[in-house]
Amino acid sequence: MSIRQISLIGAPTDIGAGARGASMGPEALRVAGIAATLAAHGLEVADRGNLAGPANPWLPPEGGYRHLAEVTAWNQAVHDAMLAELRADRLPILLGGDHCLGLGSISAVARHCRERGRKLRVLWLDAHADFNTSALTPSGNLHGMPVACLCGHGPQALVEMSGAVPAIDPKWVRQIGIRSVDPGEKRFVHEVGLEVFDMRFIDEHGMRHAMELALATLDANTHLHVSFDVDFLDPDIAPGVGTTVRGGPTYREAQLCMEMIADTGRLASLDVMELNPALDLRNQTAELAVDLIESLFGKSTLMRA
Ligand code: B3U
Ligand code: MN
Ligand code: MN
Repeated sequence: MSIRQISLIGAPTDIGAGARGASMGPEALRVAGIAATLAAHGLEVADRGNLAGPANPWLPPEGGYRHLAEVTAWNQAVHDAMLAELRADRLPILLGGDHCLGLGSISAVARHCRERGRKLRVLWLDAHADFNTSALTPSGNLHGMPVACLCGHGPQALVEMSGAVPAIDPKWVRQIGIRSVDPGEKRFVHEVGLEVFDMRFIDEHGMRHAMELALATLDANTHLHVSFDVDFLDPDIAPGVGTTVRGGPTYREAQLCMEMIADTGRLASLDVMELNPALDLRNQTAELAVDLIESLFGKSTLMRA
């Protein structure tokens, strides 16, 4: 049975990003009606408000990382807040905020799964693999590194946040929609054997087949975490993100992706990341994100009602 108690956690920061503005993401999602939309589906929704953390000093990278101390502080706050909701048997939705916070969020999920003896599957919906390290990154921006950190490759404070190193096994991850990977990052993704359903795969085999494979082998003991970077979507429909990459999933493909996740009944935690209202048009990207989240929580057409 799916979890019906939802907690919204805002993390208003762009501390790991290359563009300012994702700090306004949580409020844009609220303005787009995320709480009321989920409540209309019979879910109990509690908005926990926003977490607090250090300001963005907007400095150049040091030792291969930009704002590492601030990124660590924000991620610790995210970790603690997510873990409290998970332990209360609620389904936390992290309202980002840039995607460096996926590290804190999934570290909490990994810790919780260890405590409960559950299997973890992470679906990473993104244009990017977010698998850089300080040696590979072209930017030093930590929003390009959370998956590598979770798999044990990164600065100690981040790598250790879940209480075990690595926090997750690369085999637990499925990436969908990938179409922008840096050269060194690409080699590293292959080296660790990340399972990636990139846009080439989706073009050739369709979203349906990609999702069938990505969702295979889930069982009744699986905690399914979805980390939704809004730049996963094609920029024609979702311009409100800091790093747009052409050629992403269409509205229909994204809907099918969300519906197939909903059909599993295993969704137990969610991140909604990288929404950048400073780059959006009349909040359309936030409204689209809420529309897709509605599908993720089981809005379905009459045919399947
Ligand atoms: N791979 C590049 C760009 C990037 C990654 N994630 C986002 N952008 N959002 C980097 O800087 O690591
Ligand atoms: Mn990302
Ligand atoms: Mn991305």
